[in-house]
Amino acid sequence: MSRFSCAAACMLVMFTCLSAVASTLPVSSYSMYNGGTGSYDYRDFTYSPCNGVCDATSAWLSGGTGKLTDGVSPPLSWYQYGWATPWVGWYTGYANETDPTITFNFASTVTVNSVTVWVDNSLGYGGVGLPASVSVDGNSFLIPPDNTNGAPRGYTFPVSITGNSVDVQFFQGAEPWVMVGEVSFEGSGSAVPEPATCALALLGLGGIGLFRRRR
Ligand SMILES: [Ca+2]
Repeated sequence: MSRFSCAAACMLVMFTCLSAVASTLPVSSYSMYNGGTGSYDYRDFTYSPCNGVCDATSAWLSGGTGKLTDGVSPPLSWYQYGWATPWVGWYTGYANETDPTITFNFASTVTVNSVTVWVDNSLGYGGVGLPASVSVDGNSFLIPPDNTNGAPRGYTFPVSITGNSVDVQFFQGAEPWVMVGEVSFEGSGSAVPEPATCALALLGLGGIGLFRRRR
């Protein structure tokens, strides 16, 4: 191995190992029961492929993505957008909308280290409040009620999950509506080596360097 190609290989391994540390994991699709409407539209109307159900209340959505993974965490509360809101809202008065579960799918096996959910509060205005808790693949995280700050906000939950899908369930709190604007996952994918593999590769490259120097 020439000096140049050895250095290039080292750089490549280092880069790959560093990029394996943590990154936002792309969601390939998610499935769930659609949200509903009230004063405005809280259904996942940007969900694609729509198959005719992205604007149908409580309809089963699968095989696509929409508002929940479009990278937009709505800075304003649900009532500040007019009819076409960037929020997905579920109401306990609609079928299949109590404590909604969303299954997020990844293109390959991933290791998830944290999940961030973006939710609205609005202090009970319009029946919208924070979820009481969020469950991530059975790991339950309580969200304390906040009766003073009505702004949307994100919560990041630490988890340790390896697989190609993750269930996130929102439990309505004191209010019948829960509004979710974005869900994101941090972790590493199986396409990049595990840290142990990186260490072995670096050791191997170090060995090559040592061998070359001794010759
Ligand atoms: Ca969004």
